[in-house]
Amino acid sequence: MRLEDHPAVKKVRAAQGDAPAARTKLSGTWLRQLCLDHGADDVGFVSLDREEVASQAPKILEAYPHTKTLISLVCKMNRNPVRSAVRSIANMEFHETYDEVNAAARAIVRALDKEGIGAVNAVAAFPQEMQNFPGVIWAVAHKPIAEAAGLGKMGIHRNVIHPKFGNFILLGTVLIDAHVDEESRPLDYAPCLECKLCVAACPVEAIGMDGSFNFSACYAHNYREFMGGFADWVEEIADSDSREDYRERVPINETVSMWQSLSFKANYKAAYCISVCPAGEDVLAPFLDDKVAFRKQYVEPLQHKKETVYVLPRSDAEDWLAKRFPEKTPKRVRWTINADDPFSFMFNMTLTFQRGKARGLEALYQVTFPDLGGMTAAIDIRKGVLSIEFEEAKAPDVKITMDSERFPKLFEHGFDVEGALADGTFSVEGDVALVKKLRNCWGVYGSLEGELEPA
Ligand code: B12
Ligand code: SF4
Repeated sequence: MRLEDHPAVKKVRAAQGDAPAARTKLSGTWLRQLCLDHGADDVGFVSLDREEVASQAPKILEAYPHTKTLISLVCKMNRNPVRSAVRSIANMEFHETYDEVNAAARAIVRALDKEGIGAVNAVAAFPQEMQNFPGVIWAVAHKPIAEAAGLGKMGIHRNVIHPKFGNFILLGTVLIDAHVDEESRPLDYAPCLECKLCVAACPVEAIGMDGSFNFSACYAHNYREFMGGFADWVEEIADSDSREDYRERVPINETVSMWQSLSFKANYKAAYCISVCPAGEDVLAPFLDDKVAFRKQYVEPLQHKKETVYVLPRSDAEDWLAKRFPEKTPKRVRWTINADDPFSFMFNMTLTFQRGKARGLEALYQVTFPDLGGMTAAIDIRKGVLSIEFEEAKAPDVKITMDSERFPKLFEHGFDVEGALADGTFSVEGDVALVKKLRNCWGVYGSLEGELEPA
């Protein structure tokens, strides 16, 4: 049969005349109403050629090559469940709202499709591009798009705070193949009040007073039953000699908690930063009326909650817990994001840097890898901030020369600096004490067996 004679082809050809005319520019007013009618609580529009989203453009085009505009959308969470100290209640609110963002985005995609406009939901729920793990596993980073779309700004806790709904929102992005006659612009103020309640509530001090974020602290605790925490649990099983040994390592309540996460939906262990945030016009009044009462009602129950908190050994979180939250029980867990090359290892270093441990250290290190043709990296630590560049350091305080394969060992529990200098594992030009101080800014790698040497 000739293609043109196929019944399906004939139907499509006949219908082509009735198709809606392709629109070059959509009306922003019409598009906003369409999004609100399909479940979004607020929306904004950002052209793909805008500076704020330029770094994401290649990934966005990989997801949908026809993208011209990004629709940023938010759905509100119910505040009181998110604030509950009973975290299964808060978790349900997170999961249900993720589903709502995706349902709204899907419905928008379908409605636009009917109008002849190509659209893709870039997915609000947990990222799944696991072939890239531990690299970037998400297709689109919603926060910078929401900021560009004027839907809020990241607060000290790095979540986007909507001017009206506060941080009780989850975000989504729909990619469309059309231009819109209206561009949303960023807010000209930050809704964050800098009250630091998020800092006070976080059990693992992931949020710094200055807005810095300790990725490894949040990831080790809050995400114990996701990704890396799950991998660590499986490795515990593999390492166990017997049922008794396994039970020693993993109490029964942790085993069944893992099962509940696997069979229903993964259980966030905290998210307290979101629970306590008073910012946003709809949220603010009780905080303004009585700050002490607000703290008592929403912050203290989370601070006093008796619970297991997962920490990396010798991390800032471990110190913080002992000092601030004696009612909580720390449990040491391993860092499970493996790194097989110096680039990935150094990226890991940025995620696991312990700013508290680095207090008082101001030094520039140059690391040279002879096995990589003399490639160098400059590691700078200043005012609790780490920066790593793959370039020669200008006037370094210390020069370290070491094979790239051995470099991660320098940060492992039990590495003997003097012994390694004597046997030529590495060489140091400058003050060896500074090398020891460098190691102390991490202290999370390697086996957890036995006593850790003092920092
Ligand atoms: C990666 C990620 C995380 C990471 C890092 C958090 C962070 N601050 O970015 C972890 C796993 C720790 C995390 C935790 C949480 N997340 Co989250 N997360 C994401 C994700 C997938 C991408 C975030 C992103 O854009 N990062 C890049 C830049 C823009 O953010 P950044 O803050 O400058 O970058 C930090 C980290 O991302 C990290 N980083 C940067 N690049 C890379 C690359 C790699 C490979 C890795 C591993 C890390 C990393 O280093 C930076 C500094 O620490 C988005 C979903 C999405 N697809 O966008 C949700 C998202 C940001 N998360 C969200 C939520 C709700 C949470 C939690 C509250 C979860 C919970 N219920 O407990 C906590 C809050 C922690 C916090 N205070 O930030 C919401 C935030 C909603 C809002 N109002 O803003 C989002 C937008 C999901 C959604 N669809 O709504 N999350
Ligand atoms: S809790 Fe306070 S400091 Fe933290 S993000 Fe909200 S307003 Fe900002």
